[in-house]
Amino acid sequence: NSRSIFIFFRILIQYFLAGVKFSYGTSGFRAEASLLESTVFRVGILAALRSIQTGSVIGLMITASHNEVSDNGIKVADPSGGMLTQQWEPFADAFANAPDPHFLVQLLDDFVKKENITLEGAPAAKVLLGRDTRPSGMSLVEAAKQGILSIIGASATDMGVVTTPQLHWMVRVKNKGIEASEYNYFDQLLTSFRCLLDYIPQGNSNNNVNDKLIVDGADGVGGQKLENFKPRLSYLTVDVRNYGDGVLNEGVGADYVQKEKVVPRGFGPADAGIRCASLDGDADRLVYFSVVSNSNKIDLVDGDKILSLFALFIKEQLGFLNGPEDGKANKSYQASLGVVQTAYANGASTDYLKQLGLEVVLTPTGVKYLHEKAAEFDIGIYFEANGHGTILFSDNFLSWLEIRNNELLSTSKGSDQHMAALRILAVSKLINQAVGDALSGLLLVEAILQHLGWSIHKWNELYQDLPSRQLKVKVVDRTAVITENAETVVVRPVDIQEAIDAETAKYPRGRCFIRPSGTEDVVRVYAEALTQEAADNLAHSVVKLVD
Ligand code: NG1
Ligand code: ZN
Repeated sequence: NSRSIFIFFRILIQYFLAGVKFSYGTSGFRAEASLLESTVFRVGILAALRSIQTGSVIGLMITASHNEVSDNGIKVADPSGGMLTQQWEPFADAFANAPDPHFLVQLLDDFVKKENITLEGAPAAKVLLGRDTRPSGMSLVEAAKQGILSIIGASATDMGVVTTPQLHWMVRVKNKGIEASEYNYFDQLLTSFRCLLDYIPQGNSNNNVNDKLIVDGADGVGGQKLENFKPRLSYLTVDVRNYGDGVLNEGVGADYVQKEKVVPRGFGPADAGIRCASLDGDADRLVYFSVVSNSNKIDLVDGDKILSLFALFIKEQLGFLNGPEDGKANKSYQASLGVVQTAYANGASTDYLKQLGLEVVLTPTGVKYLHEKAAEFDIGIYFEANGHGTILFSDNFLSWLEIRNNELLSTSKGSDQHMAALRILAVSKLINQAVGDALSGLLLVEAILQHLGWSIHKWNELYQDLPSRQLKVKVVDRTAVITENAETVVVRPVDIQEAIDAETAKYPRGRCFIRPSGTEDVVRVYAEALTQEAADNLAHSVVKLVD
């Protein structure tokens, strides 16, 4: 048809495939930036089609997150602000890898028919574009625009340099018909953060909290945004470091800090004891740490501990909200509260959460799986150990809570119940409902620490992490490894699980699993045990089984 021909010519003239095999995976398409132009162009077409099919705004984010600065990537945000529906991933893969324009147009025609996407008379596609600070971002945004605009009538709105969660938030909010600028984003963060501080019970906000926070911005977009936003954060003294002068992600950022467990560039012994946080390159991951005296080592407070802090706070507030069990007819809505982790969650965190009486569910690695699971609860809290996570609230629960809050306002204004309702509502506005967001997560951590009157050390003592070791093994074909039960059991190659079990049984509190990476050509090995030496030995012996 005529549109296909239009697309055909553009691709023929401007773009050819770089000869790399792309897989959409858990983080969109990622590669060395110079190889991505054609892919990004194609994803532009895909986003426009998704927009037509859903009649909603779709987002495209150009970022390679914590990867090195020479890499880049592209991810699609669905109308809810979440990741692209998994149903479209096979098409995304095939489309990105189509060897020639003819095949590409054929794929497109077949897919449009299969998905019943009517191009004639459909509302025009609308796509929001964003990019991180990578120098390659600008030309890739242009290539994406070309792809979008090759669908007649489509519009592409460039939001410029934004964090990944900002772009996802904008897509979500725009689709609710609300204004969605960066100013609105920060306004919402600020208002709900201030509410949480205002609702701190008298006497709780004590001096245990060192009110200074130092943030490592990974020399990326998150650091820049925070540095600009900082003057409005009157309740908090923030010292932002690495907000753009150095090389993105080089010796800095949440990924580096979490994996290497050493101070990032720009931090040193003088910072010992102070509360520090680290963002990743596109600000969708957050970890905290404190510098160990006289060393470059750190005490890491990872995603599991952020999750635990959030869970503790929410559970406490739900307790207040439900009120004392006095036998009277309870007006409370029995909100389901669930916690979602992956096999990488430290075993001590899972034990702690279960001790709190919480339902803990494991999913495979990858935000899309955790997010989907968390959405099944009225309040679903998910985090990967690496610091990506958020809290999701169901629409049902939020509507009930709004009504309940109004009732309490007239019957028992200022009561524990009323304050709990206000706090939970504020959390639901502060924490990003679309995707994990380091900036909003950071403000929630800060508000909760102040609420509890806790230092980072007190927080870190919630439980003691079990020593762990992560290794990777380069393999010819990682797809040969097939796992089940949220990646905790290998079903193929056969017999390997039995061998892993035999090794693990040698170590008290031993736990070990292997899985194929979704983003690299490796098989990852994770081991946990009572001592670091034991965890290391277990991991190395299992590496030998895989090799
Ligand atoms: P893979 O390569 O599938 O292990 C990594 C991270 C994930 C997630 C994705 C997406 C680990 C062990 N894995 O996935 O948690 O963040 O990248 O970026 O950290
Ligand atoms: Zn990221």
